[in-house]
Amino acid sequence: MTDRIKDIWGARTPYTRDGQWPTRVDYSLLEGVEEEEVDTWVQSACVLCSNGCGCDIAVKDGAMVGIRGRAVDIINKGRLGPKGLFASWQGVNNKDRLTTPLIRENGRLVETDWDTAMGRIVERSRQLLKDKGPLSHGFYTSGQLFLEEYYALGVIGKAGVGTPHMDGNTRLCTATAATALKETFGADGQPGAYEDIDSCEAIFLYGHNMPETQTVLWSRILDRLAGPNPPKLVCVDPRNTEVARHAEVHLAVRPGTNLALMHALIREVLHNKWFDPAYVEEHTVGFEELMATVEEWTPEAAAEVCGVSAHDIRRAARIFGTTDRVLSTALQGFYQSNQATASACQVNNLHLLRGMLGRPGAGLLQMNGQPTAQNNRECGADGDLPGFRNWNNPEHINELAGLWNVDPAIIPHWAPPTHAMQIFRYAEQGSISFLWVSATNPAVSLPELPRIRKILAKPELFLVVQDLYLTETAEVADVALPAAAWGEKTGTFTNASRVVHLSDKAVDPPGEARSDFDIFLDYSRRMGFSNLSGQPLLSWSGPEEAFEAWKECSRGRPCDYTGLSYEKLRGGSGIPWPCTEERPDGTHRLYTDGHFPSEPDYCENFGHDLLTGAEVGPESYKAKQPNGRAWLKTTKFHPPHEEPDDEYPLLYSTGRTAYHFHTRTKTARSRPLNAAAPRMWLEISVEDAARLGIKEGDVVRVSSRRGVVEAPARVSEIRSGTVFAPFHYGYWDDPQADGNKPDEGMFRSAANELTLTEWDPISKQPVFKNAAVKVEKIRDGAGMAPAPTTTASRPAAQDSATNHSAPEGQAQ
Ligand SMILES: Nc1nc2c(c(=O)[nH]1)N[C@H]1C(S)=C(S)[C@@H](COP(=O)(O)OP(=O)(O)OC[C@H]3O[C@@H](n4cnc5c(=O)[nH]c(N)nc54)[C@H](O)[C@@H]3O)O[C@H]1N2
Ligand SMILES: Nc1nc2c(c(=O)[nH]1)N[C@H]1C(S)=C(S)[C@@H](COP(=O)(O)OP(=O)(O)OC[C@H]3O[C@@H](n4cnc5c(=O)[nH]c(N)nc54)[C@H](O)[C@@H]3O)O[C@H]1N2
Ligand code: SF4
Ligand SMILES: [Mo]
Repeated sequence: MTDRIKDIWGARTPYTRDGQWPTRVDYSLLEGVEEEEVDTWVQSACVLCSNGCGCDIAVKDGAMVGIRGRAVDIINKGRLGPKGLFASWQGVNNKDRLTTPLIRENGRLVETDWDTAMGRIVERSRQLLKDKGPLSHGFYTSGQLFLEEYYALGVIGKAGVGTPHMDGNTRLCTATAATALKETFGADGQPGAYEDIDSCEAIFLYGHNMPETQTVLWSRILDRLAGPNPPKLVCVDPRNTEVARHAEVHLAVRPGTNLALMHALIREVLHNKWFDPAYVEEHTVGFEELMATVEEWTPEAAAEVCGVSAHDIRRAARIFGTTDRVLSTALQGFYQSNQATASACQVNNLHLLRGMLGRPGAGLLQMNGQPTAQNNRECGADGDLPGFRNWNNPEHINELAGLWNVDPAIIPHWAPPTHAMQIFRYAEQGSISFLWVSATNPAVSLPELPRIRKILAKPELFLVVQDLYLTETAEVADVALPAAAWGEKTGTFTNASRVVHLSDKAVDPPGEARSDFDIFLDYSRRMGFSNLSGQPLLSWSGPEEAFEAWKECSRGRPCDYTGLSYEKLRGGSGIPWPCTEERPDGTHRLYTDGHFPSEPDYCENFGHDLLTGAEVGPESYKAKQPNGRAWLKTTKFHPPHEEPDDEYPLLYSTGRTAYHFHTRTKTARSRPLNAAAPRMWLEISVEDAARLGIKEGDVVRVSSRRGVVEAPARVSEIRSGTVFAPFHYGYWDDPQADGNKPDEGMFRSAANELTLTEWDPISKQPVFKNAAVKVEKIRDGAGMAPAPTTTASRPAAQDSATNHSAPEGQAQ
């Protein structure tokens, strides 16, 4: 195999339109271990992004020693990317795993046993429930646990504690995907499938740096591009990503202006009569309003706001409007930017206008990011109810109460569930005094870190953190619980293409670490949560029983799992839901018949006004008689709230590199990955660097109204006026940082020092991709910045200065 750090996507296996994507089996093994020395290969799927590549874990002498892609799996046909190859097993094998529970004594975390740690949690939880009631409790979980774990936590929170304050980092990640699907179609559920790459004639990537963030999916596109009849690509991203480099049209929009661009694309499709009036008439509601809202957005008007050329907008619209089979994908450049839900809904609307859904190649992927984000949305450990049920529909609440044999009154449904940013606000104000954080690291990943650090460190807040490692968040916990990792526990999860995989336990967890599933069940037992018959609320003996219970909860809902079982998921490929007795092989594409889950008694919510976020009530929803039609919803464009000014003249955006996963707890513990991107850097355009006297590698200070970051500059092909920061670099491995002695001066590398406390009014997803900053050089550098040279972050080519800059007069 080639060096898969440099060669991120591996060798090409070209194929033609409507052909089969060839297999190519990738693997990596511990140095010195040969394939035939492996004792067993244990079936799993990778948990380092939402792609969900099928894999087998190599086990030797009771330890994980490598990984191999599964050739039979429809998702990856054997391939794995750099994170799957190197961080999956290396990232959890480390010596510094948490192996015993820790409790805070005299200001320091000390080792203890499970009885003592759980005893403390239960004592505080009981006391608070008695004194302050369920609203004193908040649960903040992840997009990285297993389905069974979310379902357990969902039932505990909703029917044991009875708190509406439950959410996940999925709020930071895929809330807008879920919300846009609910607003348009009536319920969550990915309409398209990865197979659409095989058949499409064009692919639009909206704010999605797929080559770095779903490397194996990008390999599939590269293989189409290398074969006969390649698809045309259109890229909407302010940076010169690999997508942009392969694109027919690159719209390097000014961050925060996506909706203006989308309005212009829709207007072009309408004015050129590229839409399908019969489909629109039969299957949608809201056409007139959509038409009226986009009317002012000529390509010229959008070009001015977005800082791209009107000609390119027309070219992109023509590709969408005149191609029979287009696949669209959207991700964080849309979801974490200004007017996130409204922008994502316009992507849905483009497909509805052309009736471009439910056929091979005519696909829509409102992407996920994390490997199991989909399951949190399904199982209700976040701000959703299990089975995509509607909190505002009393019948749905009764169904859940029946399934769990509890009084419907305990299930919070008097208002929308509390979103993550509001949970932290309540912790700040003090109404939440018990916060349980599992499998997420908010001390690095939430916006405006100076504020978040203060909240987490509040003495009145009882903080439980459940993780593999002593993260920046775990360091300030009152109780830290050691969790078993991927490969050390069994469970299922579902990728962005709705494909469900089983991950079997391969090895024992280190020390006394326990699975999140066991920890949640233990809490429930110790709290004595029970049902109406006086039996324990959760009496499952293991994850498989939880899966069986979940199947019943999903019955008849869009995410119907009733045709799946652990048995069926073993041996072959993952299977896409809905999977039922009638559809035993699962369902690749939704909405093939143009019928959508929008009936008032079935839908997941009644939607919102896309400008203000005001809820649409059941009565006005019913009055519009959707009858299985989809909603063409939109709203007016408005600019981001924090625009550049004289003091903070540049736009600030953040995101990822191919070599690290989030706060690096796994990837930094893999030597080859860490070496590829060892430290923080900041990307700045050729023009801005020249103006500010900054050379490649010089150390710069970037400041916003909230904080400061300092790092070497990478002079890259980003659009001028925009600065980009990877958000991976917190403080756990920074020798200068000591989490127990917070000193404002040392917090200088996390991108979120600068981001702002603001969220999309509909999805409540934080705005990580728009803020105003200033940049100053603080000292000369010693050569190249410690940034990758392979991807969107590569140094600018000598002649590139004019290629990706904004038109004259729109430098910001
Ligand atoms: N290597 C790696 N892969 C990952 C992850 C990881 O941490 N590392 N995380 C996983 C997760 S949880 C997620 S959510 C996904 C995220 O995957 P992506 O969304 O692909 O990743 P990001 O880098 O956050 O953002 C994508 C692009 O948005 C662009 N952008 C910034 N502002 C704007 C804007 O206003 N408009 C537009 N149109 N574009 C803008 C950025 O230049 C960037 O290239 O990746 C998943 N895969
Ligand atoms: N500025 C900026 N900020 C961002 C983003 C951005 O683009 N820009 N992206 C946002 C997005 S999309 C996301 S998804 C978030 C990610 O943000 P986080 O969720 O905070 O990031 P991770 O580093 O993935 O944290 C997961 C934690 O769970 C632990 N863990 C892993 N597996 C298990 C397990 O099985 N059990 C338990 N108990 N723990 C486990 C890991 O060690 C790690 O500490 O960041 C968000 N923040
Ligand atoms: S593409 Fe995602 S799921 Fe597949 S190997 Fe890479 S990180 Fe893992
Ligand atoms: Mo994410």
